Amino acid sequence: MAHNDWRKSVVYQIYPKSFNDTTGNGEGDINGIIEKLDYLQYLGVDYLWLTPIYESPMNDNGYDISDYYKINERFGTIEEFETLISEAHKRDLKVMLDIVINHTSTQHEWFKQAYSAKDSQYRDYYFFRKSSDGQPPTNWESKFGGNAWQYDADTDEYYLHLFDVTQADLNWDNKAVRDALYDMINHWIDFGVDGFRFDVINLISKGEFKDSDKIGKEFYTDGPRVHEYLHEMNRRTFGDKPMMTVGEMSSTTIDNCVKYTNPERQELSSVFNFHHLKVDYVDGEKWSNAKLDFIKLKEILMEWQLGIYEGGGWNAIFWCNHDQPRVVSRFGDDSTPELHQSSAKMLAIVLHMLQGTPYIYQGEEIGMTDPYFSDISQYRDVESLNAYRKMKQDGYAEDEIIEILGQKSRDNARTPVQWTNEANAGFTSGTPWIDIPNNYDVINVEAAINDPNSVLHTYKKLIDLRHNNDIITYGSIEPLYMDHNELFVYKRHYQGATWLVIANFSKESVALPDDLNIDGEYIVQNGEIQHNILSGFGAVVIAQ
Ligand code: TEU
Repeated sequence: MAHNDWRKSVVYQIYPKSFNDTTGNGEGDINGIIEKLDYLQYLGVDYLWLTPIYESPMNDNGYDISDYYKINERFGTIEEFETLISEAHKRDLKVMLDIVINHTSTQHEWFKQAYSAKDSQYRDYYFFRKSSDGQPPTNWESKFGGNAWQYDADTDEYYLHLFDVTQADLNWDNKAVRDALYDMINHWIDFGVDGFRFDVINLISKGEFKDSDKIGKEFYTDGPRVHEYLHEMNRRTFGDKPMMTVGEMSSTTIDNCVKYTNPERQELSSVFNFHHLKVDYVDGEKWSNAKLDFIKLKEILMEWQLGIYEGGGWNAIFWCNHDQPRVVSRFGDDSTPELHQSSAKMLAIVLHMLQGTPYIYQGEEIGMTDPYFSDISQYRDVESLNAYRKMKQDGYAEDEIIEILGQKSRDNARTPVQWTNEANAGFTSGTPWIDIPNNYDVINVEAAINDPNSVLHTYKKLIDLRHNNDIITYGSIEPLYMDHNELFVYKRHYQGATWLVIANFSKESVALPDDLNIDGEYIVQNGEIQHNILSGFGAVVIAQ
């Protein structure tokens, strides 16, 4: 790292299955990551977060773990993972593992034992419940569709799964579960990793099992003992070590996130929340086709920026991850090469000047787009396939479903990284596990490195600016012109210095407000300002 404060770091997220394949089996692997470490060092990021690489039946691409201590053979061996860590460290890159401890795969030994016998010592590792009236114990819904309880006729009981039916929720109220999970985390700390991302960690403390009119969320989101458990985990594992942690928080609140991340409470370093990415949902419904509500996007981002800063907490900031569509297709415009470039850079500038730890999801740095799949057979994701079936049942027309999936599916993020303009974008010599967008002849890492005006070079510059300017890390934030329909404007303030950020979210040029002073040193400039008019998707950062 080019600095010694984790808060100045930029994290790069790797989805190994789609990163780089060295065996020709069509799926990425650990050696594929090792091969690209020089590139990641060149980009300038500090941490690499790997989504789960443990043994798993892969019903949810690794978020269904069957053995926390083993590396998935499809990705490689434990020795290769060791090499990855040491090669990363040689390049000043740190490695974060993804820890999925709200649930395990139903193939995990604990669950197998628990399921087979009511008197197993592992039965209470999970939530097995009876039901009297032939209905599931509660009406809660799984986040991937259907009821969240799965019936087992042999024991006449149901088990809880907030996600896929093969992802059974762990009972954190059982001390033996917590002890076993802390041992596992300590094992990976001893192994040499530098940090953790905790999957849906704000769902671990379940409250009462009662019927709900909100699919059950209110009973387990930021649940009754969650802060107690995170504090305990911190003390028992990473808390006294130089490790960076980030918790993925589903449907959470600012108050809770301040608690999760204020250092005095000793819980986590930082948190992801998703409220700013629900601004193209209709009434909270993901499987709908809707335009971006720009004012709402600004309001939510700024409310979180201010609330977390004032509470002494720490945000993770991001547009993209493996569950979200590609941001250039979503909030930018990928319809022509010019609009693609300018909007991808504008979005990068807006995000990377915010307060918090920025995350770059593989391929985002070259402006990878959604693939616009035209047929359901191209989809792989369990959530998308469930949603397809549900929409079919509900009578949606096939082309309408394809359009909605094209806008919302998690597979939008999961197409392979486009490295070159050669066959399969240089990702594999075999057949990729999921189709690659056609635009890889133009949008690829090799071309981006060679073009000084590429999206990649904007990302490189933004990372470098963060490392070298304390104002970006520590400065306060002042939102401006919040009701403007095209412009995203804010200032950062630190030790008497001010940086002004102006971004145009529209492809048309926009007149700047008359009372906005744009004098100063232009630190970043995308597009141009002429006679007080900012070009389409233009964005500037001005030191004043
Ligand atoms: O995701 C948690 C989560 O709730 C979402 O991001 C989810 O994928 C989305 O809301 C569905 O609409 C995490 C992981 O990031 C995801 O890949 C896993 O599938 C999920 O947990 C279960 O482990």
